[in-house]
Amino acid sequence: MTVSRIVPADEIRAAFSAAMSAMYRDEVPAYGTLMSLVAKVNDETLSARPELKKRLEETDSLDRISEERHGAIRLGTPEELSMMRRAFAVMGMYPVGYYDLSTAGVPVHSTAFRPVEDASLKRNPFRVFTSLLRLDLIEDESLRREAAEVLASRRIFTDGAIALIEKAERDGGLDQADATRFVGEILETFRWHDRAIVDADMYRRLHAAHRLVADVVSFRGPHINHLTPRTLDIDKVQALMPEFGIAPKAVVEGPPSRNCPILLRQTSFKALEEPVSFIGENGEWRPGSHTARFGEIEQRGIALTPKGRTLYDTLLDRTRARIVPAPDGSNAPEYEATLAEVFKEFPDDWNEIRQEGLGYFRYSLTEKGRAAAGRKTDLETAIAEGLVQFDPIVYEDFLPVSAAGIFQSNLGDDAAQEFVASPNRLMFERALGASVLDEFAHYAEIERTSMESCLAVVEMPIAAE
Ligand code: OOG
Ligand code: NI
Repeated sequence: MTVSRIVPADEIRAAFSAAMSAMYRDEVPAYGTLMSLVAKVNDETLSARPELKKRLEETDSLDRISEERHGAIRLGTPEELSMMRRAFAVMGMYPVGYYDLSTAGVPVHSTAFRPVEDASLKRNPFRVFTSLLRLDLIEDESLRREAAEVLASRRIFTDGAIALIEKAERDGGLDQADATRFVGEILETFRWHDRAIVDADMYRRLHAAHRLVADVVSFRGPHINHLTPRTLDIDKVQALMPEFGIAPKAVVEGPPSRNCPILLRQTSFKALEEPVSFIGENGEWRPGSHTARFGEIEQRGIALTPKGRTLYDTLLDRTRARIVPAPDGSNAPEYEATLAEVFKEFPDDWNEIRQEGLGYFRYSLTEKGRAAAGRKTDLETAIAEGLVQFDPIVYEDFLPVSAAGIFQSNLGDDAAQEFVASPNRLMFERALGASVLDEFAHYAEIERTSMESCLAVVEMPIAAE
């Protein structure tokens, strides 16, 4: 009987994200600078806003506030993706959502591996935005074939990692010693390699097809390309970056700054040009450079319903029909002003957002509600009478337009390219070896379950469309 010695998957994920953070700070010193800036701004924000501090103390673990929320990798083959799914499962991370980025000129499709349960998110929210390269979108057939050959020859997981994944699947988890070994082994997959597995000519051709193709195909493994801590004031960190010697991307992605934050706002510092070497003649290495790695920050708001999401998408489209943010930041103020103006149409009051069915909320009984148990009324009356309260459910996923903006600004802004939109979720899920969780269904379920906790005073409404 080994069951009692199994380490919870959440603990393995926490150890993994801490190890990844240390490795990345070591590999990319500018990321360490960003982390210090985020911690400083978070501290200042908390001192200036005691009510926020209190709320965070009550709902979150305040001491983990500046820890990483996510990272990202780009994989080359279906086999890599399906093994990655199995590796993340050991850490309690499951594929949620399907993102087609071809529409935005990036030849990948993606999912986010993340903890799903509330308690798991609280223990450690780390997730990994994981993209699979779509060689089928590359026109040059011979290059496509060569790239596929290079990818087929690499092994991104150590033998030790694979053995431990299989063991975890067999035994339903890992004991402490194996969990520690697993974190060490799996970290190898995310490590930076400054020696390419292609020669300079091949790199140039891959790069000409798309920078992202060069990034995925040219190296031994899917180096982590950024990590992302949470900030309590994204606009302030964006503004302070230059003072700290790091170059921010042109604009913050996502919705404008609001009283009631929705979805996700993100920004990053631009990817660094780093020295690498390519396979040369007679066993020599040829020096060159590659630009891929950066640091990002995020601030999250409420998860929107399909109706709310459609409104968000419409308003974002409308903004971008009027002004497209220039990569060099020259029209950033005009872009921000237009975004704020257009988004006035999105209600900025929690109760309005709720009543219009734009966002997901968690309902609970107030003390008064608990005392009134047995007295049945409808939900709106119960809220109006202070028997039931509601809190926004935080959006834990990603946004394709924002992701594309992050990709673009880190691939070099001249790299924008057109692809025929071709979402192919089935192809992705076949490669993954599993289906992805539908994020809307998931949030709706959290809301529905929370409603059940209010049945003592609320008549459950008939499920409405
Ligand atoms: C992933 C970009 C997407 C985000 O935060 O939207 C992403 C990548 O550059 O590989 O991480
Ligand atoms: Ni990101």
